[in-house]
Amino acid sequence: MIDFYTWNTPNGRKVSILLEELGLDYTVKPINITEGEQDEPAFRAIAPNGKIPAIYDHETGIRMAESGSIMLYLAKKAGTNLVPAEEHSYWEMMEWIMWQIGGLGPMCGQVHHFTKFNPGKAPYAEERYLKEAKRLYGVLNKQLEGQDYITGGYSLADIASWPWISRFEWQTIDLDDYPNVKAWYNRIAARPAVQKGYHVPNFTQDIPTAD
Ligand SMILES: N[C@@H](CCC(=O)N[C@@H](CS)C(=O)NCC(=O)O)C(=O)O
Repeated sequence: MIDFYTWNTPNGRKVSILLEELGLDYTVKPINITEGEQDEPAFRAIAPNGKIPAIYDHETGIRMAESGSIMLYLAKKAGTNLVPAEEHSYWEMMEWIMWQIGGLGPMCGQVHHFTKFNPGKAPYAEERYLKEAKRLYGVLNKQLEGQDYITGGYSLADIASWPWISRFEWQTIDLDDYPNVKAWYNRIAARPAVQKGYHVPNFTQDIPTAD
């Protein structure tokens, strides 16, 4: 059994969606990051950096934070075709996971902070991060040209990026400007595991629709 420490955020949803896709048993341990529960010593013992998501695997005694490493750990544990066996595809998937962790996530996170929650306070930051987020949407749109998923077949790379794109409304992004991203977003939103994993640990809202 896996203890899964999380909250209703894109980084948390990357792991909840994957857990659902893999069909692994897990116990949800909500960490309300708006109430400071990430600073409690018991959680810090699992996640030294004090951020969700994190896991504790009772079977192996392994504790782990950082969404990317958790995803790779869970995929290896379950054995899955969400990680391509073929070497070129494997490393392409890794490249796009790192792209999400180092680019899409942090940049969109700053857009949420400045544009959604603190508009008008820091025009330079708003412009800088929204411009970069739009550039990244453009990169993703180009990558998805002629294929259904980021590296061809549905993989961890898609699961890593999708929850960030699902905040397109917060980011003031019009998905019609990125038609390949829009089609990909809707394709993944239709998956039962995504519909279930999105609402972990709590229901906050329906998955945003892009018609
Ligand atoms: N690099 C980390 C980032 C995790 C992260 O930023 N988590 C946020 C929620 S999405 C958090 O726990 N924030 C609470 C805080 O910063 O105090 C990962 O990929 O797991």
